[in-house]
Amino acid sequence: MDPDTESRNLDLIIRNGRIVTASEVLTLGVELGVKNGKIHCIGQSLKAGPETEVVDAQGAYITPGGVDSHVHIQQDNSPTGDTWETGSRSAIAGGNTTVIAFATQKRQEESIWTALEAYHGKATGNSYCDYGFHLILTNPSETVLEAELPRLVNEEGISSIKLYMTYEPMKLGDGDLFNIMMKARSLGITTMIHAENSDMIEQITKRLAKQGNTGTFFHSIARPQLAESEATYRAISLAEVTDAPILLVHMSAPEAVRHVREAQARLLPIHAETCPHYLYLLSDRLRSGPNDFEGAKSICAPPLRHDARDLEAIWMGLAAGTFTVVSSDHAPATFDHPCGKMKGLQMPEDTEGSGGSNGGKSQRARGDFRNVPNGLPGVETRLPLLFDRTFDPARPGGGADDDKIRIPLTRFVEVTSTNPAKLYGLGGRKGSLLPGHDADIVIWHPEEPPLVAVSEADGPPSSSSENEPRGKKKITITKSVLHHRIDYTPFEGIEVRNWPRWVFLRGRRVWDRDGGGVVGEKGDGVFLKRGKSTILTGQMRRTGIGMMKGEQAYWT
Ligand code: DUC
Ligand code: ZN
Repeated sequence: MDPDTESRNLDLIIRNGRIVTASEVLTLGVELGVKNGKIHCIGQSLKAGPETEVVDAQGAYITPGGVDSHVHIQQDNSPTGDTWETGSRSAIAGGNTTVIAFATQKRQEESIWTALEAYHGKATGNSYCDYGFHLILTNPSETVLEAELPRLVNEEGISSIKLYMTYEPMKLGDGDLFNIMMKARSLGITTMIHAENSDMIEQITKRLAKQGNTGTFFHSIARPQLAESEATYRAISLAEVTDAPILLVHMSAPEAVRHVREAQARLLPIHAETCPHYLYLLSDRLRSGPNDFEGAKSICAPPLRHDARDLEAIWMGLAAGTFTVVSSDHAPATFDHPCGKMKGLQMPEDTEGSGGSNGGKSQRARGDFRNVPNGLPGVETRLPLLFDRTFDPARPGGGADDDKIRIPLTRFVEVTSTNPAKLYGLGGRKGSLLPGHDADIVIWHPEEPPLVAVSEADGPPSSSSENEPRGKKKITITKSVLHHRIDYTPFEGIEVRNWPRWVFLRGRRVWDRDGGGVVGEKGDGVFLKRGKSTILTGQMRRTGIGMMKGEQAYWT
C-alpha cells in the first residue's frame, strides 16, 4: 500500500503539538497517526481520510498517558477509599491511562489465588483506564514460593510483588525477605519494598502514648527518617547479598535516598520511587487545631518530613536520576467518616451539661494518630503537580531559570510514564509515543502566551464552557475539581500551570476537560497481563561487597 493510502486509513491524527518522549521534545509539526488503538506512525503532513478524526493540539505539549504504578484501589483494608469506578475515573481525569494497583494476600491465606480472584472481581468491568496488579505477599509459604509464584508471573501476567517491613498484619522479617528475593530473582519478578523499621516505630509510638502525645502531628514523630533509612539500607543489603533487583517505594527521607544513590553508584540493581506529597508537603500539615482534626488529612507513611530542605533533597534526587519512577501512592480514606480518617478521633463521653461521670465538665474530642488510616489521595494530581516544575529542554532558556523549575519535560515523561511501563513489564506497549505502542495520549493546554494567574473574575477553572485553550491561566487544585470519591485533597489551594486537556486511551478520547470532563466509560479499561521488567539500574550477577567471586554458589 502506498504511504498516502495508508495515511488515509488512519483513525486519528494529532497535529500541531509538541510531542515529548523520555529523550526528546520533538519540533512543532511532527504528527501522531493512530490506527486500531495503536500509534501507527509519527510523521509530517499526515493525510487524513474521510473517516479520520483530526485533532489540533494548538501548539500544546503531547505526552504519553501516565502510568501510575502505585495506587491502592478498593483494598479490603480501606473501606472508605476509592472504588475501582471512582479511583480509575480520577486517574483518567488526571492524565493516567494505566494504573497498577494491589491485590493483598491475607496472612491467614495459604494461597495467593484467593486474593487474586477477589481483586480481579472488584476491578473487572469497573475501570475507566487499563490496569494491572502487584501482589502483596504476606504469607510466603513453601507452596506459594515454589508452586504459585512461577504461575503468577508466567501465566497470570503479574510480574511484581510488594513486601512490607512494617505494619503488623503484613510485615515480613529479614529471613522471609531474603528467601522471597532469592525466588523473585530467579523468576524475574520485580520486588517492591516498603522500608521502615517496624520495631523502632513501635517503641517510639508506645512512649509517645505514655506521655499523652497521640495528636495527629505525633504521627510524624513516631516514624523518624532514621526508621526509613535503616530499613532502606537493610533492604539494599539483602538485595545485594541475594543479587536481586528491588524498588524502594515512596521514599521520603534524604538519608535513605543517599543509601540508594550509593548503591546505584556501585551498580547494584536498586530502584527508587517517590511521590508528589514528598516533593510538596511538610509535616506542619499534620497539626490539628484545638477544635479540628485537620492534621489527619495528611497522615501517610512514611510521614511528611519536617524541613523544606527535605523536599529539596527529594527534588534533587529526581533531577539527578536517582529515582526511577514517581507514583502517587494514591491511598485515600474519606476524612469525615467513622471508618475513615475520623477513626482516629475519639469523641468525648460527656459534653457540658450531659451529666455524665465527669460531673458535667466539658471534654474535648481526643485525637489519636494510631487509629488514623495511613494514606493520601493523589492519582489525579500527580501529573499536573510534577508538570508544574518542568522546563522544555528544546527551547532556548526553556524556562529553567524560574526558581521553582526542577526537571526537564523529558524526565517528567520518563518517571511518570516510560520508566514505570518498562519497570513493570509493559515496555513496548505503554508509556511511550512510539509506533506499535497503545495510543495512550495526553494533550495539555497550550502554554503560550506566557502564564498569568487566574483573576477572581475568571471564575473557577473548570467552569469555562467555551472551547478556548486555557494554558495561560493557572489552575488551583481544590477538591471540587477532582473526580475521586474522597472529601478532600491534601493539595488544596496549590496552583499548577497546566492540566491534561484531552486524554486518549488506545485511540479513544476519554477525558475532555472543556467538553464534558470524563467522556470515557466505566469498563473501558482492561486488565494488562504484564511481562518481565525491561529496565535495570546497575547490573545483575555482581559480587557483593566483601564477597568472593562466585561465593553465592555455595548456598544458592
Ligand atoms: N502508606 C502505606 O504504607 N500504604 C498506603 C498509604 C501510606 O501512606
Ligand atoms: Zn502504597
